[in-house]
Amino acid sequence: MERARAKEGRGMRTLALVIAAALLTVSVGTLVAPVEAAAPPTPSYSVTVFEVTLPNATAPAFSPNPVLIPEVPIILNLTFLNNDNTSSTAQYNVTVDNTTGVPVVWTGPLSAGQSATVRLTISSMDNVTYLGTSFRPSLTTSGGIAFYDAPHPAATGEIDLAGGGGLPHLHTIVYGNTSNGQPRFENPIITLPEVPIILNVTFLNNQTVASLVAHTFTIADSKGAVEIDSGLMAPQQSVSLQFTVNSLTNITYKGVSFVPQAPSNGTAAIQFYCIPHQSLGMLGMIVVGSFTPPVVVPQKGVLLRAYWIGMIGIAAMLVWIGISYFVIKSSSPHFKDHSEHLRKGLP
Ligand SMILES: [Cu+2]
Repeated sequence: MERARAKEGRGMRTLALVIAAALLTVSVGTLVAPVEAAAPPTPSYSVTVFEVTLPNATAPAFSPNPVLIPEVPIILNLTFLNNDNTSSTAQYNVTVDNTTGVPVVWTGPLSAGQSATVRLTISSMDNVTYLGTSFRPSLTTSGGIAFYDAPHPAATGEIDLAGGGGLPHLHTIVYGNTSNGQPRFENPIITLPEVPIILNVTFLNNQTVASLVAHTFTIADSKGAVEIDSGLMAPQQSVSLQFTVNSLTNITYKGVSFVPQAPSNGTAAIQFYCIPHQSLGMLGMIVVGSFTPPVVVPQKGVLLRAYWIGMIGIAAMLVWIGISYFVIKSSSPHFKDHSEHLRKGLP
C-alpha cells in the first residue's frame, strides 16, 4: 500500500515536471518569437505636369521638368494637363516605356485644357507599378525615369529623385491670365519637393494678344523691396528666371541672398505677385511639398502577440501553482487519499 502510494507520488512529480517544462517552453518560445512589425505605408506625392507650346517655341515642353520626387518608395499621383491655348488642336499625352521600348504608362490623347491623372508606385528608379503591373522603366542618361509625348517625341521629361549629389533643379511654368474677370496666376502654387533647390520659373502672360493686359512675376524681400522681377510682360510673352531657394526664408538670385516676403496670412511660403495687380489679389506662393508622409495611426491597447504572451504566462502560473499543490501534497508523509478519510468517517 505504502509502496503503491510512493509510486503514485513519483508519477505525480514526473507528470508535474513534464507539464511545467512544456509550459515553460511554450512561454519562452512565445517571448523569444519576434513580433512582426507592420510594413510602413508608402508615402504619396502629388504633382501636376503641364505640357504647352510656348510662343515662338518649335516644340511643346513639359513643366515642371524634371518632376522631382522627394524619396522612394513613393506613390506618385501625376496629373498631366494639356495647357495649350484652347485654340490649339494639338493632342498631347504622357507615355512611359519599359526598358524594351514598350509603352506601359499612357494617359491617352488629351486636347487643350484636358487633364488626366496616373498613379505610379515607384518602388525604386528601376521598379514602377502601374495598374497592378510592375515593370522596369526606361531611364534617361541622368538616371531619371523617362517620359515623353508619343506624337511629339521632342517633348521629353523625366522623374528624378530630389536631393543626393548637387542641388536638385526644378523647372516650372507660371501663367498670368484673367479668371472670372480678375487678374490671376493660373497656377498660383509652386510646390517644391524639398529645399534647397534651384528653381527655374518660366513666366508666361497667357492673356490673348487682343486683351493688351500686361503682368509681372515678382518676388519682394521681407521689407517689400523688389528682388526678382520679370518686368511687364505683354500677352503671350514669356521669360525665364532662375534662383536658388535655400529655404522658405532665404533666396539667392544673381549672387545676392535675401529674405523673401511671406504671404500676409502667415502661411509658411514665399509670396510672388504681379506688380500692377497685386492689390486685386494676383498673388501666388512657393511652398515645400504636397508630400504626404505616411500616417501611422497610434493604436490603443497592446499587440495581439503581447496579449497572448501575457495570457499564456498567467495560465502557466496558475497551472504551475496547481501542480505544485499536488506535488507537495503527494510527497508529504502525512498524505492520505481522500477516500481513506471518508472510509474512516473523517471529513
Ligand atoms: Cu497682372
